[in-house]
Amino acid sequence: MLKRMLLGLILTVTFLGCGGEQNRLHVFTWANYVGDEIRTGFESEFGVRVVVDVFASNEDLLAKLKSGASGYDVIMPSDYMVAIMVKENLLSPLDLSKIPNFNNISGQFLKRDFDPENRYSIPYTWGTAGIGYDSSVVNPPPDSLSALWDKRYSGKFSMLDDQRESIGAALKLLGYSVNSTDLRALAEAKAKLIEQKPLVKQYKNEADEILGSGDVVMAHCWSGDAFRAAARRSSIKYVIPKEGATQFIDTVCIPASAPNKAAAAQFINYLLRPKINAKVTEFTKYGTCVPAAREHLPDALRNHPGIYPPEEVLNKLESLRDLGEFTRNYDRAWTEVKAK
Ligand code: SPD
Repeated sequence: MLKRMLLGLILTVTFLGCGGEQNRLHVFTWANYVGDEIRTGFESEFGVRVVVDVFASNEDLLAKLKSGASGYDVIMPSDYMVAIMVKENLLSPLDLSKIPNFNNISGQFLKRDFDPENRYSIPYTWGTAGIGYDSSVVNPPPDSLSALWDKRYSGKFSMLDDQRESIGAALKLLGYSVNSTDLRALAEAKAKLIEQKPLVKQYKNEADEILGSGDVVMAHCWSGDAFRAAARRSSIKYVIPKEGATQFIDTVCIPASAPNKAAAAQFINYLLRPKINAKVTEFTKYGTCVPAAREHLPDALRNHPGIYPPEEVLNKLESLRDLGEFTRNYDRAWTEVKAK
């Protein structure tokens, strides 16, 4: 242990001092997704400086990568976006011999339709998109997506600034699939979001920040972000609406253009160590894909019913899928909602 720490210190002084690109790892991820403990732990053990930048949505990440020369070594797209990026040749195939901790991942998160052989992606965390709310204000507790159209909360709640998630919520409320490729269903969902718009205080993905600060009393948000807000303000609760919700797997990938693929693989392997992966859950409050990480978690997180919902709730969840050419209809609908 002492030897490893000394080696880490020597590497840190040597490599961080040199400051060359070889000794830097550029991570592009969601807000509040890679904690400082993870970043500095990797830096001191491997002598590679980790620079973390954040994006707000999968579509923003895609646009950045497509614009070329991003300089990122590690990115964290969600499930359906992996499929899109593979088609666009934006990802580098993974060399699993450099990621032996791949074996720590539970089979239930592998070989999914968005990357059937896990050639390009490693699962990072998983979660859901539901409703976070301040139970001291929002009463009775919401159990339906219709709460997000309730005039009593006008100007007091936020929606995800995410085209697939927000259109998905409207589609679900109307009884459609979040992956609908029916133009009429999409038009209805768009009209529903336009009807809702005057009530919405803010479109924002970092709901942990605005729910936790009390800026909004209710938010269409991702589960972990609601639980992060609850750690700050104990009256915050989270519910999966009765109509159902989306479930996502966020992944770790190496862009085709990554300057430092070797350090990227090292970082991914590091994230998959059970103890480190448990720290990811502690920080993000999303579900782990590494079963052995759960034994390193405090009881409250190990069996948290919101992070690991029961079977009857899981059965109501739907994953977002790549919709191919039809995606442009979602792009257009979302632009129209935002422009109103
Ligand atoms: N603060 C971290 C948020 C991570 C959200 N993942 C988004 C999944 C989108 N389908």
